[in-house]
Amino acid sequence: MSPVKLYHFPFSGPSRGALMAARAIGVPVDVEIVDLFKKEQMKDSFLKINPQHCIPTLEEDGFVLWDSHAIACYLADKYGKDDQWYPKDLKQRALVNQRLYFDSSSMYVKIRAICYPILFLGETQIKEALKDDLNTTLGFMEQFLSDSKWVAGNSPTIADLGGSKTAQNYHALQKIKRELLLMEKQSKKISNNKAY
Ligand SMILES: N[C@@H](CCC(=O)N[C@@H](CS)C(=O)NCC(=O)O)C(=O)O
Repeated sequence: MSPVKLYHFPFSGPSRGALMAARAIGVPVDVEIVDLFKKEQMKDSFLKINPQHCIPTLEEDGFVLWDSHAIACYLADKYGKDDQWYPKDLKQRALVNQRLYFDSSSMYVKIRAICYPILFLGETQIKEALKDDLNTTLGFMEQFLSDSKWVAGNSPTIADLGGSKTAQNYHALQKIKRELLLMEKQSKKISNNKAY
């Protein structure tokens, strides 16, 4: 299998999520770093590939795809040895999709609202309202995890790899809400899974 190219920046949760999905599914990846701190995503060469200038971006034989969730779905559909990571059963798949959209439209948005001003705008404090907003969303996540072992059922799927909500961010989130015991348990499960 020839490798796919992933434009990646390790500080980015979505980008790490796409890379984890590729590794879990077993797709060889050529990683090309796009350094957001140096604004490399705004170079003409990258804008030609992705005018929306975001990472992760996947390139495979001239086919270009961005958004970590879309990338994970594509890789799982195309390269998954079975349907464990992205179930074919309609209801199971719908639940995975719902969790992916939750990650994209809610979790990522709340985390970005906190991280972006600190990383790029010189902010040094986290506003209480932003913490409260994130805690509300984390509460939904706790509810999902109290009903099932993994984010979308009783076995791991690409919904567990979403860059905004996995073990990767647990230690940062812990500083915001220490009593997230379910998140802690989940982060251990994810770290112990052989795919990582
Ligand atoms: N929903 C997208 C978010 C992608 C995104 O916003 N990436 C950020 C880094 S976390 C980025 O590339 N920012 C640089 C820019 O937009 O110029 C995904 O899941 O891939």
